[in-house]
Amino acid sequence: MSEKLTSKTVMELEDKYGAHNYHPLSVVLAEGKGARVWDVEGKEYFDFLSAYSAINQGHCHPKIVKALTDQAQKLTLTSRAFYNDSLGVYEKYVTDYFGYDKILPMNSGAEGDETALKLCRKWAYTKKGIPENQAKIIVCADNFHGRTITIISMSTDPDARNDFGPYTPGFITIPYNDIPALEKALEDPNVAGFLVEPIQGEAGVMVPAEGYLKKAYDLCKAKNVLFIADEVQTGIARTGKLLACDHEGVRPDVLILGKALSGGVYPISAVLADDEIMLTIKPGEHGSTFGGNPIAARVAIAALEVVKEEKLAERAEKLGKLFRDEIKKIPSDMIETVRGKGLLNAVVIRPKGGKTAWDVCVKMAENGLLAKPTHDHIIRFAPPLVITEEELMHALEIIKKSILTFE
Ligand code: IF1
Repeated sequence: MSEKLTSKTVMELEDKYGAHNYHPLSVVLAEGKGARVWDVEGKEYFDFLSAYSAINQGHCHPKIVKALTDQAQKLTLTSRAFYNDSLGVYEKYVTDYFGYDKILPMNSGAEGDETALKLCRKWAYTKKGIPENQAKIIVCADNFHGRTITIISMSTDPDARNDFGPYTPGFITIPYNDIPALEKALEDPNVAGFLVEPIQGEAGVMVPAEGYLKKAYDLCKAKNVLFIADEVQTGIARTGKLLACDHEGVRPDVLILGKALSGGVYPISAVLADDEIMLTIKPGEHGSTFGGNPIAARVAIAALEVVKEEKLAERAEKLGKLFRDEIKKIPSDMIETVRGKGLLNAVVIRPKGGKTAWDVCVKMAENGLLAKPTHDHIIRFAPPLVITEEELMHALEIIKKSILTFE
């Protein structure tokens, strides 16, 4: 396997030997640095997907990679059957950082969400006094929380759900960004939690009305219901604040983090909560072989340090405004609207002459910028937060040039 692989051979290998659960753009990446990636033929691209916001700190951030390789040579995994000399250090660091009593470390975002759901149910029975097996959790239509059976049971997306039943019961679905619907759902005394994305990512970067999160939080408080925020995609500086909930001064009762918690070098997720909630789960009642392993602990500390040291939230806030302003200046009626917060943005594409968001993405890739369409007509633009203003302006030129080829 020493000969250099071409894009074509790699794509054929994936097609032949891999499950067909994705439909990637025809680009085979081999290297990354900061906001840029290179394919196996050496062509350079701006990465405007950032591995779905896992790469907020940029590709191969030297400090995070060093934390990974240093720890990998010392101790990689002990299981939680024993203590390791990194986990406690990380637990103190991360709880101070986000202001919670406790963390429960997991690996993927989906596991973080699953953990939060279990925690909410446990709290419902042992603290709130909901009768056995009656707890309900309110979720929003068009949510995306991952791929497990329980999580897809909460989904309203046919692709995510269909033919994967039977589904896990115990969820009430209400429309997103709908306070009266939440108020009504909260009338059920068996409701234990409200799980929400502060901005719905997969749904197409749906930003709720200003004040929605705060009102929702206050309504939950009044009914002794846990406000559970899935910040797997929106958290860690992506939207211009450390957490998207910070825009409204909301402190979730249960906070779920993933993706950029590792800077994209390792699968790391976390659930944060205070003692009253977190200590309802007792030894043996939940866990994971890899959760909280020494590499994850060291990598997450480094990834969070980078966010502060490089002022990534401030950068996202400033560059996000610039991005939206510049997109609005592009003279094309294919651009229906641009929306987002910080560097989590979406452009809604009005198809023209049979050309759709997919065609725009193919054209942008040709011109050296990678982004992916969602729901046919929406393109998500989420570059690494370390992108410089100069790089962003260059990227905007590519976006503009690509869209204008269809005029
Ligand atoms: C895929 C989207 C992004 C998430 C939120 C939990 C998870 C995710 C808010 C689960 C994961 C991913 C996974 C990826 C596509 C992707 C995605 F397009 F589907 F919506 F990011 F924009 N909560 N999001 O967004 O985290 O278990 O994957 O670590 O293809 O499933 P995970």
